[in-house]
Amino acid sequence: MGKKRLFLINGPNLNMLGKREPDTYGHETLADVTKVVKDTAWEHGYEVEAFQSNHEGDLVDKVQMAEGEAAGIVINPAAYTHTSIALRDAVSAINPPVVEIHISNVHNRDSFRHTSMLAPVCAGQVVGFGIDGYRLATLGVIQKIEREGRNDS
Ligand code: CA2
Repeated sequence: MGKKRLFLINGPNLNMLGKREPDTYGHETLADVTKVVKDTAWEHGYEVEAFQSNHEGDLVDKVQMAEGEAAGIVINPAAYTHTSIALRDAVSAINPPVVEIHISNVHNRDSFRHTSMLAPVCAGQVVGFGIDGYRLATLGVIQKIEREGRNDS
């Protein structure tokens, strides 16, 4: 039997990680983020398919694909966190658990970042630990999968 799969989904502008705004988002790149998630997942017997898009509909398509293709999702929806009912509906419509992660502490930033459209339909949320948060989110989604017995992908 092959390894179980996780999706790592990153939203708009996260392709610029490490290249701009290091005071807010650090010096590490999206490739570093992907490595953190892959290494963490691998330790627990999971493989990872990483996806980044700047386009809301492409992110919705990827969330929908998780049904049947992934046991769980780690997602940083970036600015769509605060606006996207479409992404929330996609998360709500699938069975695999979804963990939301934010690099920065959104709660000590602009008030419009304090609300997440997705959080109420996610299994959990990690904020404010820099890219180490992706390790925590990966461990969290794996725990949800294994506790709930959703490991058929
Ligand atoms: O803290 C996070 O992870 C965020 O999801 C990042 C989003 C922001 O809109 C959310 O409120 C919180 C922004 C991602 C933009 O990433 C950049 C990275 C480097 C340079 C510029 C933008």
